Amino acid sequence: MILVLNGPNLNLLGQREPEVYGSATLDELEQLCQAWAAEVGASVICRQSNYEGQLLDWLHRAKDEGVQGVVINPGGLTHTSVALRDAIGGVGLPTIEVHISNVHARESFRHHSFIAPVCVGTITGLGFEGYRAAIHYLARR
Ligand code: CA2
Repeated sequence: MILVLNGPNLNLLGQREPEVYGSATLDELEQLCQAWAAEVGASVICRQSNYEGQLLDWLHRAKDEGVQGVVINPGGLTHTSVALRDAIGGVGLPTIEVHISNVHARESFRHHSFIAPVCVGTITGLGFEGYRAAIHYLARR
Protein backbone atom coordinates (compact mmCIF):
# COMPACT_ATOMS: atom_id res chain seq x y z
CA MET A 1 0.00 0.00 0.00
CA ILE A 2 1.30 3.44 -0.98
CA LEU A 3 0.12 6.62 0.74
CA VAL A 4 -0.21 9.66 -1.58
CA LEU A 5 -0.33 12.88 0.45
CA ASN A 6 -1.04 16.32 -0.95
CA GLY A 7 -0.55 19.35 1.28
CA PRO A 8 -1.95 22.87 1.54
CA ASN A 9 -3.77 24.45 -1.39
CA LEU A 10 -3.51 21.44 -3.68
CA ASN A 11 -7.30 21.15 -3.40
CA LEU A 12 -7.27 24.22 -5.69
CA LEU A 13 -5.81 22.26 -8.62
CA GLY A 14 -7.75 22.97 -11.80
CA GLN A 15 -9.40 26.05 -10.30
CA ARG A 16 -6.53 28.58 -10.15
CA GLU A 17 -3.16 29.14 -11.86
CA PRO A 18 -3.62 26.56 -14.67
CA GLU A 19 -0.50 28.00 -16.36
CA VAL A 20 1.58 26.75 -13.42
CA TYR A 21 -0.27 23.63 -12.23
CA GLY A 22 -2.35 22.55 -15.27
CA SER A 23 -6.11 22.37 -15.62
CA ALA A 24 -6.83 18.96 -14.06
CA THR A 25 -8.37 18.74 -10.59
CA LEU A 26 -7.17 17.02 -7.42
CA ASP A 27 -9.91 14.44 -7.88
CA GLU A 28 -8.57 13.65 -11.38
CA LEU A 29 -5.01 13.43 -10.03
CA GLU A 30 -6.15 10.97 -7.34
CA GLN A 31 -7.96 8.82 -9.91
CA LEU A 32 -4.80 8.76 -12.03
CA CYS A 33 -2.78 7.69 -8.99
CA GLN A 34 -5.20 4.77 -8.42
CA ALA A 35 -4.82 3.71 -12.06
CA TRP A 36 -1.01 4.07 -12.03
CA ALA A 37 -0.79 1.93 -8.89
CA ALA A 38 -3.03 -0.74 -10.44
CA GLU A 39 -0.67 -0.87 -13.49
CA VAL A 40 2.06 -2.24 -11.22
CA GLY A 41 -0.15 -4.34 -8.95
CA ALA A 42 -0.10 -1.84 -6.08
CA SER A 43 -2.79 0.16 -4.32
CA VAL A 44 -2.85 3.72 -3.05
CA ILE A 45 -4.64 5.75 -0.39
CA CYS A 46 -4.89 9.39 -1.49
CA ARG A 47 -5.33 12.18 1.05
CA GLN A 48 -5.11 15.98 0.98
CA SER A 49 -5.13 18.45 3.84
CA ASN A 50 -4.57 22.15 4.31
CA TYR A 51 -3.50 21.43 7.91
CA GLU A 52 0.05 20.54 8.85
CA GLY A 53 -1.02 18.57 11.94
CA GLN A 54 -3.41 16.43 9.91
CA LEU A 55 -0.56 15.48 7.53
CA LEU A 56 1.60 14.58 10.57
CA ASP A 57 -1.18 12.42 12.07
CA TRP A 58 -1.61 10.51 8.79
CA LEU A 59 2.14 9.90 8.58
CA HIS A 60 2.28 8.69 12.20
CA ARG A 61 -0.52 6.21 11.58
CA ALA A 62 0.73 5.03 8.19
CA LYS A 63 2.69 1.94 9.30
CA ASP A 64 -0.24 0.67 11.37
CA GLU A 65 -2.45 1.07 8.29
CA GLY A 66 -0.12 -1.17 6.27
CA VAL A 67 1.52 1.61 4.26
CA GLN A 68 4.92 0.63 2.78
CA GLY A 69 5.86 3.86 1.00
CA VAL A 70 4.78 7.50 0.80
CA VAL A 71 4.48 9.96 -2.10
CA ILE A 72 4.14 13.49 -0.78
CA ASN A 73 3.63 16.87 -2.36
CA PRO A 74 3.92 19.02 0.75
CA GLY A 75 2.93 22.22 -1.10
CA GLY A 76 4.25 25.34 0.62
CA LEU A 77 5.17 23.31 3.74
CA THR A 78 8.12 22.03 1.70
CA HIS A 79 9.86 25.32 2.27
CA THR A 80 8.86 25.96 5.90
CA SER A 81 8.15 22.84 7.92
CA VAL A 82 10.66 21.26 10.29
CA ALA A 83 7.72 19.39 11.87
CA LEU A 84 6.87 17.66 8.59
CA ARG A 85 10.51 16.78 8.03
CA ASP A 86 10.74 15.30 11.54
CA ALA A 87 7.57 13.26 10.95
CA ILE A 88 8.84 11.79 7.67
CA GLY A 89 12.27 11.07 9.18
CA GLY A 90 10.75 9.64 12.37
CA VAL A 91 8.28 7.34 10.64
CA GLY A 92 11.07 5.93 8.48
CA LEU A 93 8.95 4.84 5.50
CA PRO A 94 10.54 5.31 2.06
CA THR A 95 9.17 8.67 0.92
CA ILE A 96 9.36 10.53 -2.39
CA GLU A 97 8.85 14.29 -2.59
CA VAL A 98 6.92 15.40 -5.69
CA HIS A 99 6.28 18.88 -7.07
CA ILE A 100 4.09 19.57 -10.07
CA SER A 101 6.00 22.72 -11.05
CA ASN A 102 9.77 23.06 -11.33
CA VAL A 103 10.48 24.72 -8.00
CA HIS A 104 14.04 25.57 -9.11
CA ALA A 105 12.74 27.66 -12.01
CA ARG A 106 10.59 29.74 -9.65
CA GLU A 107 11.18 32.17 -6.75
CA SER A 108 14.33 31.55 -4.70
CA PHE A 109 12.30 30.76 -1.54
CA ARG A 110 11.06 27.64 -3.34
CA HIS A 111 14.61 26.38 -3.97
CA HIS A 112 15.12 25.07 -0.45
CA SER A 113 13.27 22.01 0.83
CA PHE A 114 13.25 20.97 4.48
CA ILE A 115 11.81 17.67 3.33
CA ALA A 116 14.32 16.56 0.66
CA PRO A 117 17.04 15.26 3.04
CA VAL A 118 14.66 12.71 4.63
CA CYS A 119 13.31 11.50 1.26
CA VAL A 120 14.60 8.79 -1.06
CA GLY A 121 14.41 11.35 -3.86
CA THR A 122 12.63 14.37 -5.26
CA ILE A 123 10.76 14.80 -8.56
CA THR A 124 10.03 18.37 -9.61
CA GLY A 125 8.60 19.94 -12.75
CA LEU A 126 7.13 16.89 -14.47
CA GLY A 127 3.51 17.77 -13.69
CA PHE A 128 1.31 14.85 -12.64
CA GLU A 129 3.83 12.46 -14.27
CA GLY A 130 5.97 12.89 -11.18
CA TYR A 131 3.34 11.05 -9.12
CA ARG A 132 3.33 8.20 -11.65
CA ALA A 133 7.12 7.85 -11.51
CA ALA A 134 7.10 7.94 -7.71
CA ILE A 135 4.30 5.34 -7.38
CA HIS A 136 5.98 3.00 -9.87
CA TYR A 137 9.35 3.39 -8.15
CA LEU A 138 7.91 2.57 -4.71
CA ALA A 139 5.89 -0.35 -6.04
CA ARG A 140 8.98 -1.93 -7.61
CA ARG A 141 11.28 -1.18 -4.69
O1 CA2 B 1 4.81 22.58 -7.66
C1 CA2 B 1 4.29 22.08 -6.65
O2 CA2 B 1 3.70 21.01 -6.65
C2 CA2 B 1 4.34 22.86 -5.33
O3 CA2 B 1 4.52 21.91 -4.28
C3 CA2 B 1 2.99 23.54 -5.18
C4 CA2 B 1 2.92 24.45 -3.95
C5 CA2 B 1 4.09 25.42 -3.90
O4 CA2 B 1 4.05 26.16 -2.69
C6 CA2 B 1 5.41 24.68 -4.00
O5 CA2 B 1 6.45 25.63 -4.00
C7 CA2 B 1 5.48 23.86 -5.28
C8 CA2 B 1 1.65 25.25 -3.97
C9 CA2 B 1 0.41 24.43 -3.98
C10 CA2 B 1 -0.70 25.31 -4.38
O6 CA2 B 1 -1.36 24.69 -5.42
C11 CA2 B 1 -2.21 25.43 -6.14
C12 CA2 B 1 -2.82 24.74 -7.17
C13 CA2 B 1 -3.69 25.40 -7.98
C14 CA2 B 1 -3.95 26.74 -7.77
C15 CA2 B 1 -3.33 27.43 -6.76
C16 CA2 B 1 -2.45 26.76 -5.93
